[in-house]
Amino acid sequence: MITTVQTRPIAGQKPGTSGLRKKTAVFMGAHFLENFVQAIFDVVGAKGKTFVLGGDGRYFNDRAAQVILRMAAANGAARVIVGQGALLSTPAASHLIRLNKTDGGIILSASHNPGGPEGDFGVKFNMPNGGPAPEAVTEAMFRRTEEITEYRILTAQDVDLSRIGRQHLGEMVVDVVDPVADYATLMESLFDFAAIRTLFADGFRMRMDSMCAITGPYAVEILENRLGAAKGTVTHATPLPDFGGMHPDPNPTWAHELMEEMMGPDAPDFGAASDGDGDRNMVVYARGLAGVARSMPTSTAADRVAARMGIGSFETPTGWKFFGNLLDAGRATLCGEESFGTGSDHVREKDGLWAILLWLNILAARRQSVADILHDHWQNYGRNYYSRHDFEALPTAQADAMMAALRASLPSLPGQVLEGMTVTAADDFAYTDPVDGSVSRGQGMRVLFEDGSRMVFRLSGTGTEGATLRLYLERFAPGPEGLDLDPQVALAPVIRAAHALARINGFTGRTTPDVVT
Ligand code: VG1
Ligand code: CO
Repeated sequence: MITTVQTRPIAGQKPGTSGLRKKTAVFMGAHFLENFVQAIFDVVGAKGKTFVLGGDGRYFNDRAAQVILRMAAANGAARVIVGQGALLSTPAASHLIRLNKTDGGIILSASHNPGGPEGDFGVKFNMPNGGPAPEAVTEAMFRRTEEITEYRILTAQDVDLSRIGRQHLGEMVVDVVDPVADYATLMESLFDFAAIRTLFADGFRMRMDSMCAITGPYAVEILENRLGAAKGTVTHATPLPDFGGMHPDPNPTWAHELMEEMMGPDAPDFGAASDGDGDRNMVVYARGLAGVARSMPTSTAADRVAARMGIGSFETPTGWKFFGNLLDAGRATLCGEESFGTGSDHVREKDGLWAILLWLNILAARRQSVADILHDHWQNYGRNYYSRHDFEALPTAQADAMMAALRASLPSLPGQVLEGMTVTAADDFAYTDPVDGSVSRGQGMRVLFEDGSRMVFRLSGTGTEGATLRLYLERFAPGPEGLDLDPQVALAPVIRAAHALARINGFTGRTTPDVVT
């Protein structure tokens, strides 16, 4: 039986950098999840369509999936492909959307945000190309949440998502699939598994810390079972509803257990970690690279390589949705963000395990250490010292006032000398998509210096508590001198200039960041 439930708009259902993210308790509140899901179906249409569904296994993932299935059935969807246990990493969901030529997918994840009843939850919609919905679509969903008056849901028992195979929910087909198998096969088609197997057989040791989030099952199957890495290579390999209290953001602060092991006496040859939903984290491309793209705050090192290789390079706003058109149009092959997210045109999401396999493949082909490869790069191109400083949970009003004051000062900056460095340009970054011409404004303020140094100020679009200031810092050392400094030391003048310019302490009372990556 299909029930039409009367509801009313609920404030705050505005998707950010990567879907709609809120405290778990907010998502579990009366009608909240249902309103947003109905808004998705109202915008993209559900009748006769096929969708993919899965999430990163966090608290409420399983129950939210059952609600979405009942709503998909009530809205007339023909078929939903669900990962067993309602699990799917974000890149695996992107792949299933493309592989099965579906009409899109719903991914349940708040990625790096902690999980649990006191943590965060998130829902995002990916398009038929496998990539995150562009701003025009998420805006339409948001507008729909502001006018919604009813949603449709089937009255039915839970679907058994522990059992692989076909079931029915009302008229709708539910196909429960192995969340790992198709993705692992895709990776086998992209990388030289034989070479990587030989690398491990020759004694190469690695550590993969899945941080109790979604990549555990994927990493065990691919690294240990298919590539022959030692059993136990993958730690914290079982996804837990609260991520075992871990904070699955792959940076030195949160992946500290891995960092300690890598700096310790018995360090393995290679260490890796992934984030909550597995999207961060060579085939030296036989067919070559069409181009590369990076988000604006990301280090400009890749631009230097692209220029020398004579391939295109693109600078987009933060968030993977901005890479989709470039990938679809064949103008970019590799994309990356400073938040440890990289990927290629094999799916339409960033992909943590792909990035790890890419590195393993490079190491197997070059038979050099990561450190040697980095030093080679610095010798050839100079070194882009880079760091991000996060100031978390700032009162929103203080953060907004600081950003407004900074915005007002931008026109007066060119020509000024800060810490001995001359400002050449300062702007509030706006992006015109080179494929469809759409314009996105207000994507972060950047101040560029004559010597190639940069600072970028942005407020996070994934946080759920107050505002998070992300301060991105970059300084270029052309080499061959000064290539081996500690990044925070090398960046000290840029850091001082940023604090003075934005008056961070004056507006927020903060002098030191909460997280340094
Ligand atoms: C952060 C990162 C951004 C990333 C986004 C989603 O956004 O900075 O690079 O694309 O998270 O990643 P923000 O707006 O908080 O700076 V994930 O792995 O959470 O889907
Ligand atoms: Co993620």
